[in-house]
Amino acid sequence: MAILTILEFPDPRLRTRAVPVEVVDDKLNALIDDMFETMYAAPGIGLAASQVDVHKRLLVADVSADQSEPHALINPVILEKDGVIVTEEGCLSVPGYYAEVERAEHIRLRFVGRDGEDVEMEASGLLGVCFQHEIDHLDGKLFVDYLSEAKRQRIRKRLVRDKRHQVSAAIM
Ligand code: GNR
Ligand code: NI
Repeated sequence: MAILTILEFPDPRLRTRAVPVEVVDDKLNALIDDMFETMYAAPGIGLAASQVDVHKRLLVADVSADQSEPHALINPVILEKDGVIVTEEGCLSVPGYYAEVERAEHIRLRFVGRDGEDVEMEASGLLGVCFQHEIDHLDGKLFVDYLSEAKRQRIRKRLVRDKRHQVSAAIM
């Protein structure tokens, strides 16, 4: 098991469109375990493979308070969306920033599970929002893309400035 490094906005690698997973094997399952460990340690409620620089269509999520509801979704596809929900979203790749984003309130989706099985499921509320946020990552999209250009640029500039300070602190 290992904690993986999470890419941060505006890293261009976060804009990569992930490709479908072709085989679900032990190596993929080891990556899924590392993604859960990384997500729980962060802590976060979801993590897309894109965020750890693996550009495959794979995500993990757990919105429970006690790490009791882990979900691993391979090649997820949203089949249906219903209703509107506005949530204050954050992102491990945009640390320290939160903003309201409009998403579908209910979704039905299809994916492959970690044993290679086909699954169909419905998700509502925070879990559904999380899945939509993670699937956006797989398409190279971030929650800041739903904000105005001005807000996104302000966040980008501050994160780049913070990163410079982190680098100079590290070499002192
Ligand atoms: O930890 C996270 N919290 C969160 C809150 C509201 C909507 C979406 C999320 S996902 C985020 C973790 C993350 O960045 N996943 O990509
Ligand atoms: Ni995110």
